[in-house]
Amino acid sequence: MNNNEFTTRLAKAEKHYEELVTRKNVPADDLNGVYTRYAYPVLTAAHTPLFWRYDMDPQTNPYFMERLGINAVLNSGALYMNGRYYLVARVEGNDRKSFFAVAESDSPVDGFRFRDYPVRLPDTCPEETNVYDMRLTQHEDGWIYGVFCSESRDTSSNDLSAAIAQAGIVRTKDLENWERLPDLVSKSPQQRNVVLHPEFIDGKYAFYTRPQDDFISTGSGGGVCIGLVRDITDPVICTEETVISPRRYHTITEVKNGAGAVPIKTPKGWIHIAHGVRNTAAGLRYVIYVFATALDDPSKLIAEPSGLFIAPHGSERVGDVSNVVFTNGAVVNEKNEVYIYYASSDTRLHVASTTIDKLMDYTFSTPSDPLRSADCVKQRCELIEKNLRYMEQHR
Ligand code: BGC
Ligand code: BMA
Repeated sequence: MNNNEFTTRLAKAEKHYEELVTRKNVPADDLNGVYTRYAYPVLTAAHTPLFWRYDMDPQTNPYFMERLGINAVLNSGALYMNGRYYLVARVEGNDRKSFFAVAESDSPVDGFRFRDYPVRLPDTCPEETNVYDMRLTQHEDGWIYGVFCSESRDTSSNDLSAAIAQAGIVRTKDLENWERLPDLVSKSPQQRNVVLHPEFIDGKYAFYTRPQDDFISTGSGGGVCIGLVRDITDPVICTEETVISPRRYHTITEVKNGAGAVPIKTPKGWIHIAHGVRNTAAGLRYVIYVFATALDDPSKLIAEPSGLFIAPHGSERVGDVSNVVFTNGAVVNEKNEVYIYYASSDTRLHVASTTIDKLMDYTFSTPSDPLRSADCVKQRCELIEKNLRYMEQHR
């Protein structure tokens, strides 16, 4: 047995792991003034503990080989609680199955370490094959809810990739013990990207939904909707699912859109950080966008800043599913700083920071999309004209 190889490789892996998780993050570009990207991903496959992947016993693993590799760490729910930052990441094994795991840190931008064990989700449905993209809602009822996508094979089809997506629901007080509730019931045959609103609306639980006709295509689904539920332990949407953020022709939401982070309550309205998808010759392109709904009526759209908020840049553009940025978690701390956790290309998790004031300014002062080139030119010319006049007077 080559014990030497084991020892050398283990020492190297441990050193690399410690360097990675203790590396300080640094702000990168903030050219748009809206938010600051950070230079290093906050979570990657290499952030998962070595003892999740390797057999640590030289007797049974003489070459110190990975036995159960991790392929990616991505789309994470996020929570800020008692001065600590928590991420419930989507972790994907080399076997393509995802699961959830809690990583935590005192800093919003670095130092995240996974707990020893991943989340052991109550296994209530034998058909459920894959789970992913948990949104964490600190609800005013006192529970922390996790709403995630539960995927099963569509056995009514001969196509082996045909699947059914539903919204699974769990709740917890400590991110350690999870109680599974029944899946959300809505009129739509499929649901993905479902988010629970943090407050009661008319005494009911409110869900942001994304009705879709089949697994990939939203079909008749008109966009991000809201629907109410009377009893969270019997979660049936009892109202019409009304569209709050519609998909539109020739915009970043043309093919589909979906709720992302739990909406952020600001003095001017609920700010939603969502995703929009369009189709291209190179496949689907996912970007992040923002909209706002009214405080007194969260089903009323009150601001729709034009176009994308975050698009995949540079190395973010490449990964398992290239040309994708996706978010399902953002937090606000007591300093009113906002941290948006977004994954790139279904491979790694990044963070961008802004403040409530800046986010409001972006949301409510960015003009909305006039939807036609000619009108977009008019809109831009108005800005140019205003600027040239101002610059002439003030320079
Ligand atoms: C994948 C998700 C993806 C979805 C739709 C699922 O099987 O795990 O990452 O969003 O398919 O493409
Ligand atoms: C989706 C999401 C994500 C993923 C994205 C791009 O539909 O639910 O899991 O990031 O596709 O593959």
